[in-house]
Amino acid sequence: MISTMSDDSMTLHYQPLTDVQGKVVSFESLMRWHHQRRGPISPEAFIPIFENSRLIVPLSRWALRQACLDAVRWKRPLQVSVNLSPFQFIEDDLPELVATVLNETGLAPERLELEITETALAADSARALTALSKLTAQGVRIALDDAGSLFLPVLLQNYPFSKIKIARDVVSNIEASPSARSIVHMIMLVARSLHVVIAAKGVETGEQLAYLREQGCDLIQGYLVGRPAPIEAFAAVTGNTSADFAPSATSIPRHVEAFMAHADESESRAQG
Ligand code: G
Ligand code: MN
Repeated sequence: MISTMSDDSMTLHYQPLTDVQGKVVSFESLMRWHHQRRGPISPEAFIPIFENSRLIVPLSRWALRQACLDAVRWKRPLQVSVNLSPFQFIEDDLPELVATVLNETGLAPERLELEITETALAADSARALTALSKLTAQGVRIALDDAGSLFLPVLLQNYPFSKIKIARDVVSNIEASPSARSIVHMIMLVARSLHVVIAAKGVETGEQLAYLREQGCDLIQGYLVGRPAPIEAFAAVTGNTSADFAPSATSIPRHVEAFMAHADESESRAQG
């Protein structure tokens, strides 16, 4: 079946991170799969499918290149964050890939932040450390996504993170659970003593924002300050007009596209 961009496609949406005054300082790029029959599928549903088929690596390469191409067009030099897959640490030469993409797109390394989860460090922590050190030496920033585990002090001591992002399930329990508030408090103490920027994910209420601000959290991300949307929705923030955004020029690798077109067999898993 022939598919067109509008009825079966992968695109990047962007979600803002603001300071506690509400000023946007960066955008996280998030993949969106618009399936030709099933409509939009969220990353939570489709990432495992791509991981199982190992197509997550070429797909993530596409996302990195597209996000850098997008960001280089923004009139204001805001930071852009890209999520890395744990598989890229195993199968890709990340420092080389990132150097190539920065070189091809012309994005300043300081504007690129790569988000990784603890899982990415687990498989081969020595290899991950080498990769992260080389990336940091290139000027790229590294953020720890979904922080909330008790290993945080050890992780911050051993890896070159410049930012940590508090997990959404911790933030969403701030009002209801004293232990969630303790976790936030603990993360603040650890991160501040090591001069790491702290961002909170999934902030949805004014109460959560008030607590995070009182605790000294630097950055806020979540529906309260902005939902993920195509970058055109943020033209006033990036300083662009809709005409001067980058066209979605980079194409998805052929074999990834072919997989997407025949992914109905994975339907039950996608909905799970
Ligand atoms: O954990 P990760 O950053 O990959 O999560 C990104 C997903 O979380 C996106 O699909 C996005 O739509 C969703 N998301 C972003 N902000 C919020 C929020 O404030 N609340 C909830 N429930 N989901 C959010
Ligand atoms: Mn992320």
